[in-house]
Amino acid sequence: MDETICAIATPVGEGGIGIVRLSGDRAIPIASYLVRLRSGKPLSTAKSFLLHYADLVEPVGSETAPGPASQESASPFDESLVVVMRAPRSYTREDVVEIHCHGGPLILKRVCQGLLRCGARLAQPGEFTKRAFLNGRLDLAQAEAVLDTIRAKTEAALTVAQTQLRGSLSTQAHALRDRLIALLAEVEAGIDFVEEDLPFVGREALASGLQEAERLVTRWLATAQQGRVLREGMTTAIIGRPNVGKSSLLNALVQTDRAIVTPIPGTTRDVLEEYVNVRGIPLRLLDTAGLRETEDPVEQEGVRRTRTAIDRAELVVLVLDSSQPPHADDLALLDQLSGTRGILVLNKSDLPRQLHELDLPLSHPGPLPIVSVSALTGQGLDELRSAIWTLAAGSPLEPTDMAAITRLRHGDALSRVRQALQQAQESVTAQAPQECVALDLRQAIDGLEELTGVVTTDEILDRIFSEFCIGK
Ligand SMILES: Nc1nc2c(ncn2[C@@H]2O[C@H](COP(=O)(O)OP(=O)(O)OP(=O)(O)O)[C@@H](O)[C@H]2O)c(=O)[nH]1
Ligand SMILES: [Mg+2]
Repeated sequence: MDETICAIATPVGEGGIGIVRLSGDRAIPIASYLVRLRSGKPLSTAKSFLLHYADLVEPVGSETAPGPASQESASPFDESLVVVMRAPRSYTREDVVEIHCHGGPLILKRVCQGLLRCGARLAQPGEFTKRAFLNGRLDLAQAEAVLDTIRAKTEAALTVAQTQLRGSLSTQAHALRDRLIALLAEVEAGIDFVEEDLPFVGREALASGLQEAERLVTRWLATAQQGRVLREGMTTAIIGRPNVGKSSLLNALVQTDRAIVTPIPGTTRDVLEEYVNVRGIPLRLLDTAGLRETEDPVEQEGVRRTRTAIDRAELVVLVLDSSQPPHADDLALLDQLSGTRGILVLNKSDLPRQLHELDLPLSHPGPLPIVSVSALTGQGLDELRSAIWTLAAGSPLEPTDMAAITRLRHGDALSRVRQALQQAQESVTAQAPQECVALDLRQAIDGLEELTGVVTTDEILDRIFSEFCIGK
């Protein structure tokens, strides 16, 4: 935290402008070695939150003692707009300087190298946001939401991320924590007065308070599946025999001619990947090679890749050609579907029907959604999207006042909270000593504090921030 860090904050590649960001105690003096304000004034006097027109020059002087960019220093290598944000009113709550220059990779590199020469260090992934967290500007759930905001692939995912960034998850966790602390205070008061032989403070009130809290946590946990899918999307493999129309289905769903479609069985060899937005869920759709026994080594490799894709997929869409009677291979595939999250698609519904659901031995545990579609005409695609949506999100998206939990980490912490609350209720019912109830309550409170990062470990922090890009 003592060091001043810098990084290119804009994406790699060419852009109209590019931004280099600098944060830390020495951000302003370090930037002054490169930034020569057109006003002729030193950067240290520049007003915060205003864009200042400046030339960028190579730092002069020795490696160890560079001098501030002055009128005498070398000719500029770019012009720029520079903004100074003084602590604590900045993203990191430290002094921050952002240098906006032309967005060419060479120029950005030159600015960065100059800053490094003058004493800055290259930021690690997520280090700006990590500092924002460590300096108390964001809590952990909000820091995670920063990443989710950047990564969001659908409007729905963005909405969830933005709500979390505004602190909804944290507010909810804090509110619950406050309630539990109030309960704990009552229990502890009971412990203190036990010698005076006062009755246990409202055993029933306590039990109902705990139950209510548990119900809330359970409802909250129920948002996990939806939250996770919105954030991470879902890998979905389209599989089936050759020529049933898998590639046609992918094309229909992504609405482009992404995959090659021909009447020749065995067209697709490599696994093709495309993102598609299904009612707000980012679906990573995989088109695969048709599964069959084959002598062709290229197709064999394709089949092998299909099997890997099936293993990795979270949702499998099995396509059958409904204009043909069921094939032994179809039935074998259907068999394999058992135990996975799957949808059965009867394609080519525009042709006379030869395959009927009743002909299929549907041994799938739980109802296997069956959808009739025509990849050619588009008939049935909406039903297919609905089926995918229902399977992916778990339940229809209901307007809810709850902030969805989006990460495994949140789910883990909340599960522990729920467990502790259940334990506490059992203790109350069993008339266990109040110390036991207090202990359980404290555990539940710990779990909630983990969620927002009031208590955390370096390991957790490293894991969270290493997911970020450099410059954020
Ligand atoms: N009538 C009709 N033809 C379709 C439909 N879907 C696909 N086809 C045709 O079926 C043939 C095979 O389609 P593909 O999408 O290449 O099938 P595939 O399952 O990807 O085949 P492989 O890549 O060889 O495994 C093509 O001639 C398509 O035009 C449909 O809904 N109706
Ligand atoms: Mg294909």
